[in-house]
Amino acid sequence: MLTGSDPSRPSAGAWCGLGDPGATEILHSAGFDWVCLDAQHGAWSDRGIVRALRQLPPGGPQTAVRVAANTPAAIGRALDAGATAVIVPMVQDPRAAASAAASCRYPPAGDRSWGPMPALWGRRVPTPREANRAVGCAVMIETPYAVERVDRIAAVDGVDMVFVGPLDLALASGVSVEALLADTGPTAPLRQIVTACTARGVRVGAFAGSASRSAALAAAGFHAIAVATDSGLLANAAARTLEAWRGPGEPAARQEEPGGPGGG
Ligand code: 3PY
Ligand code: MG
Repeated sequence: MLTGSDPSRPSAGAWCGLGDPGATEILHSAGFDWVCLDAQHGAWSDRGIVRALRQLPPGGPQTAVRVAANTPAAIGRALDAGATAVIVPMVQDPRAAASAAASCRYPPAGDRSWGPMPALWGRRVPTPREANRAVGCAVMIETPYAVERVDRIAAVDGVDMVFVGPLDLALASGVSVEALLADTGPTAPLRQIVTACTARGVRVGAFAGSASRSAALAAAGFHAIAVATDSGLLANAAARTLEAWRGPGEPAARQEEPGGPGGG
């Protein structure tokens, strides 16, 4: 899941938190390998997700939804609306990972309930077997507790990807995001995660939100990286355009990277 056209480099995703179907459509056609609608921290309503997924042309980049919580309802609604993959936050142990995987698949593979929506806008609905084969389930590792269990989480049947949330992982570890990304030692959390997943043949992805963080994650061996956010792209483009118009020297607000929590 969340693959790219060039297997020699990580796939590049756009992380959409504005809750705006138009902005998502622009990024969907901009050349990213996949887009993710962030329904945990982004400004998406259920209706907004349906609108966004409905208006995206089929056959383009893969569309994932980061659901608000690891519940059958949240996961089922995202898939019913037409997402091809879900990213499930704060998965702490193998049991939670198994629950997420089961919520993604119809019986007998899982316990997803039938009610897909694309037929409402004239699209063909896959059979349960086709849907089970096509869906991608990524579970997020965002705490040291989950890192300790990553080997068993990656071994869960139906987990297609382990996806790291560096902002939460840094917060829960008591370090800065930059320190987390710069740690390349033998016991570094990111190394442990990549090693465990690679040994199991499970793909590993992460949120970055900027080119420099993406480079650190690529060097650590991640396969899929959310390299930019819709709000960050807009803010940066606005700052660059104003700088070009007014000339250098006039400070422009620049949102280079999604901030981790401040100190204190
Ligand atoms: C994290 O880095 O914790 C995330 O969930 C990215 O949004
Ligand atoms: Mg997080």
